[in-house]
Amino acid sequence: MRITEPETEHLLKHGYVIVPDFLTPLELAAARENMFRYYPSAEELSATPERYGGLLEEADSLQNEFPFAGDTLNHISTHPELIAFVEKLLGTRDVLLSQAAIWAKYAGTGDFEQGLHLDYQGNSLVVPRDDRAFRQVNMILYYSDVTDDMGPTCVVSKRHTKDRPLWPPFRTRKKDAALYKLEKPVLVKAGGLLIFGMSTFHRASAITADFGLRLSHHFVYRAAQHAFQGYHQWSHFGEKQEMQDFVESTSPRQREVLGFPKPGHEYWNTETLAAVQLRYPKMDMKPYLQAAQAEAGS
Ligand SMILES: O=C(O)CCC(=O)C(=O)O
Repeated sequence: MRITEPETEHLLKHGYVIVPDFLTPLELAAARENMFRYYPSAEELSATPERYGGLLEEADSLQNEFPFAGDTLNHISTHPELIAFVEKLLGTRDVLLSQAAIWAKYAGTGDFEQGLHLDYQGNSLVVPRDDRAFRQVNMILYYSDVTDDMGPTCVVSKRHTKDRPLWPPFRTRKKDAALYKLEKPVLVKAGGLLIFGMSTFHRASAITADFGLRLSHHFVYRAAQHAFQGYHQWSHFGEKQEMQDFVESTSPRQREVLGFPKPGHEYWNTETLAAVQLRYPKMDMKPYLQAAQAEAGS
């Protein structure tokens, strides 16, 4: 596993962990290439800003959500190593990708500074509970080096906050200066991963560099079992070509974390097997057919 036992222990103790070099160099290069389908490089933007007027108007919120055009960002959103890690942490195989979004921040454009906060308000109808399958797993994967002047994410160890109430989820510097003194910047090379929880205070900080581009990929995973948590129902994006392409090309396990029925699921019968193949002509139905045949023979 790319996320080690000591790293998992750090996550459990502090509410966050930084995993350097989570991605292989090849994965990182492919992810950056895929990102550039969505965003110009810092050099392109500065050479021809007039081509990117709309982008500059919304510089604070240049986010795009899964499913993505191209293969790599979709594959990384459902990376087998991430799925295996979440399964182990939550103690269940039934895990879902809750949300995945990419984000570009250009130095010298928007205001990226956030206040310390918890992410749960838009991901749960209740408040976080960080044990077993109640836990949700937040992650930020960085596709560019995050130095002090490139807007590092700041995190506060849960050792300092465990006695604080979970509500309200936003804490201003004015009202809670002491909390800000406890934060640490996440300085990491491209390819590194930050994992944290819904009860971990964190924030984005300002980019103070004059020039540069910060590229990141943000995910949340959760257990399927608790419907009071969640962000997306992926079938909502079923009409998008990006979803069609991803479903056709990915593995059964990666489909499963979107809620797709697994091989052997009672949904599959002669009719659904044939009709789903019609909907997704390029999809390899063998695992579903074989599991259905094995079920019928048993
Ligand atoms: O971009 C970052 O470093 C953190 C963003 C964040 O915490 C948020 O948008 O909730």
